[in-house]
Amino acid sequence: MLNIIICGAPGSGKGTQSELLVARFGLKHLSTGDLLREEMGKNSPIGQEARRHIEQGQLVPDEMIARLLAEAIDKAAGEFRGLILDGFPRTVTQAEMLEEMLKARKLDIGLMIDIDVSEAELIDRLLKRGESSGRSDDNIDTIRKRLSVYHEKTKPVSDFYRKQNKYAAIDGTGSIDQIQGRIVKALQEA
Ligand code: B4P
Repeated sequence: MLNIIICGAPGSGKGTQSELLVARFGLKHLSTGDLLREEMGKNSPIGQEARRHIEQGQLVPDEMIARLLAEAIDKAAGEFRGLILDGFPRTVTQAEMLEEMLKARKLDIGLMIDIDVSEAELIDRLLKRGESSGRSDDNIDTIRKRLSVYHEKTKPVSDFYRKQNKYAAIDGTGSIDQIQGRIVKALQEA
């Protein structure tokens, strides 16, 4: 079973590339950003707490997002040939929690794909998305905060998987198809 993590700064194309991988390999796509937006849409207690963090460009608490993800994995049990975890783990603590979560379910990670895009291009993409997405976190102040949180808390997660030889850095600039080609090549070589 192919289980992969797709990681990168906000706007790096995680969601875009995950959808293409789902179509190609029949994987189950679990985006923690989507799970949180679903809760916010329902205005559930989790959604209300998530909104407070997301609108400040901050990450939601590790325990909260880990619980939400575990529930989503269990809900999908039996219906997937593999998982794409999009946007999780975003901290080293989450990476440690994921190890335990997967071990308990007799699953493991095959590869972490880390999509690399320059800061100027990330800001440009997110501002463009903000024109139509209606996402309250796609404005310049929140984008800058999200990028700084990414460098401080998420970038170190790469080392966690690099040490396990489960890491591939992908150039995330170019056309969506070109980037997909690079990801597929990395998966074939893993
Ligand atoms: P996410 O939903 O993961 O937000 P994101 O990082 O902005 O999305 P993504 O990076 O997938 O966007 P995409 O590249 O597809 O998370 C939202 C928030 O939820 C986080 O900030 C955090 O607060 C919270 N959260 C989520 N997970 C968490 C966790 N594990 N722990 C704690 N908190 C968590 O798309 C970007 C844009 O670029 C699109 O408009 C797309 O069309 C465009 N694009 C894509 N590829 C392109 C290309 N090659 N060229 C040009 N444009 C491209």
